[in-house]
Amino acid sequence: MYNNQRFPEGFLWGGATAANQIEGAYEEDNKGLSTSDFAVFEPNSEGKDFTFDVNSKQLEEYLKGDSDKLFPKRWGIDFYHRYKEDIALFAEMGFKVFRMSISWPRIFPTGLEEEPNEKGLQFYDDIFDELKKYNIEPLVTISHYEIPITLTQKYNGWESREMIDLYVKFAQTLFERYKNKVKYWITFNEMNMSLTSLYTGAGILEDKLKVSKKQAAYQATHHQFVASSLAMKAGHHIIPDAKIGCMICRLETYAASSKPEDQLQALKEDHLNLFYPDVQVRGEYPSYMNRYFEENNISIKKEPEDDAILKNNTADFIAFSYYMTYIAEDRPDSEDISGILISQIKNPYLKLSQWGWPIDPIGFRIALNKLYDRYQKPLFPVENGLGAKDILESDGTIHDQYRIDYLKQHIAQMKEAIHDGVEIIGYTTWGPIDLISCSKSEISKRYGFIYVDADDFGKGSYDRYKKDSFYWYKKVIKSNGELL
Ligand code: BGP
Repeated sequence: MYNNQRFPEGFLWGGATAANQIEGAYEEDNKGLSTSDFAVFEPNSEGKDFTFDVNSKQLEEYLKGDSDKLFPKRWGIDFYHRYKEDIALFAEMGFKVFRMSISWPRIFPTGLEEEPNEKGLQFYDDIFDELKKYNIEPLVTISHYEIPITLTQKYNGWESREMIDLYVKFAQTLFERYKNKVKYWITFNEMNMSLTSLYTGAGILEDKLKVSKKQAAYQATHHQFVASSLAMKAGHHIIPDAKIGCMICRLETYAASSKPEDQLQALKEDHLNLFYPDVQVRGEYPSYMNRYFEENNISIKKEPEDDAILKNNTADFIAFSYYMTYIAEDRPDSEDISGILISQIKNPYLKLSQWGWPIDPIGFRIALNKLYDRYQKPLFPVENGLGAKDILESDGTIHDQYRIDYLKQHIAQMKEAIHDGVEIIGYTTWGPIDLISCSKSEISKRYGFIYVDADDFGKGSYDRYKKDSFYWYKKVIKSNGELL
């Protein structure tokens, strides 16, 4: 009988994080330095979309250690030492799943070692055991915006094909070690974001390139596709019931008008976003990219075995982040829109967040429907949320009704999508506890249900406080999405 008017039983409600944005302890227990350890916080950088880009001169200076810059991802929110308290709070909200990533240089400090760092492996064992106590399922991103900095220095990151074997060794080590503890995996966070920042997405120093930025981004992506497929192969072999997904930052795109040229532009931009799951779910490069590559002077170097690797090892589910929608318009510079973070054309029907991100809950329903129509595979929205400035009152409360409103509207649209027939595994809000922003390396862009008492300069008690949204999300989970 047709009955998709409710969230399915066993729906995985929870929250999502990344190692480099929460852990801190950047040099503890033999951890090597990571690309994210060099992401700088620039005070008063309002208006700049992305500050997480590093060039070779800056890196050299930062490595010498005498820079007066601030690197907040080095201290995060001290999750490394406070994870028990944090997981207990997630459990209190009733989390069924916790999305986290594993810091590559914690396991292989330079990426080049033969043997993994036992202390790093033990740390994640402890986290999984803690989650297990509360029956919270871990969802692990193998690579979330960081690689050992040594691999940037030696290979210029994913520009080099050498990265594939190193990544597969890392992934295999994780599958072997955690085969009895982790069932849900994502190979790479938001693979399409290398187009926005080569350093963030692929550990590449742009000024070292001898080719165009786009050429480098797509070649790096090809290496990541092959690495991802090989990891899926190993993961399914080592953990037969594993569910291993791919992930994009979904840029749901509307045409600026009904003008056919604008509609065509929206189609083209949609292709550039869907290219990633097209390869990872269908197992081959889509034909529309041939023309795009030709017109942009991009040529992908493949090895003879690559096509079969991609074909034979595809994703079990499609994970994606959803924050906002974009507008496509036919204009001379429009082909470059794929490489920016926020749509340059404003949508007059939408309000903006304090960081200028358009808020569009209906766009979420559209995204879910479009992805499901195209792939007929289970979906997992693994990031969604509102970055906002919060006020900690003197009595320790935080009244974040704006965050409740945002999430309420998005969850309501997800429920509509389920009614539309879309298959959804679960939903993890971004940053269930305040963390360091990816793009701005600041903590004042807060996403959490849990407030962390710290400022952008790393000062504060780091004590945790429950926001109003904490109690609200708890109710949502308890009612399986019925009480919003
Ligand atoms: C995604 C990333 C996350 C995250 C989030 C919010 O692109 O996967 O790591 O941080 O966006 O972005 P920001 O932190 O810049 O607000």
